[in-house]
Amino acid sequence: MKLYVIPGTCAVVPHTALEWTGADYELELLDHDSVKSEEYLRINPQGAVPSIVDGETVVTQNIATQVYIDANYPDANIFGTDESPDGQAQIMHWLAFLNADLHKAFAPLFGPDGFIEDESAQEKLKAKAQENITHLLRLPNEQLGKQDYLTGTKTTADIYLYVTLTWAKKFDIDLSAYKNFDAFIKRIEEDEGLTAVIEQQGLEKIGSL
Ligand SMILES: N[C@@H](CCC(=O)N[C@@H](CS)C(=O)NCC(=O)O)C(=O)O
Repeated sequence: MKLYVIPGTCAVVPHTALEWTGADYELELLDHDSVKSEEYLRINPQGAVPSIVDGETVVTQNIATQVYIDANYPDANIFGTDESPDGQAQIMHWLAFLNADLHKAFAPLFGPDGFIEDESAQEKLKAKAQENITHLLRLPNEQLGKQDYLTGTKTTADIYLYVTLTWAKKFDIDLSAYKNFDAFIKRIEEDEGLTAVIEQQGLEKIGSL
């Protein structure tokens, strides 16, 4: 199995999941140019990471890559161990929130010119995006006030939340009102799989917000 990533992106999530499986896999590090190359567009026509190529199988979209890893390595429990309907709904709830709502909310910060050309309008857009992200992050902060991990036990949803917190730090989003994230960051950065990924992708642990 080969995983394509750009360091520091949402591809940290399936990458950590693969580390948790203990399986052999190949890693290809891309950058913002090579992700748009003709060669890579044949794998992922959206020019985005993550992608998995496994023999004839090509899997794109972050959640789909996680589902593929989970289906191949069920013993790694990347979605946790609660197989009850409620347990499965909870993990999917958080992954959907993280991928479809929170991740998306960062798009105007990463590429404001993709939304609007006028530079002063871009500043307003970025301010609005920061407000939106702050509002969304109240939900995981509340959840982490009740338990150490989003669903109770450590899953890929926690890694996804961690990635978005590294982005929030990068964009200087003021999250000082949220008291549960610093302890969460310390806890998750102790994970061996995530630590290996941080090293392989040439990243640094953030320690706190
Ligand atoms: N909906 C897609 C979104 C993937 C996505 O936004 N990937 C970003 C990184 S987080 C990307 O590859 N952007 C291209 C770039 O940074 O040049 C998914 O869930 O996989």
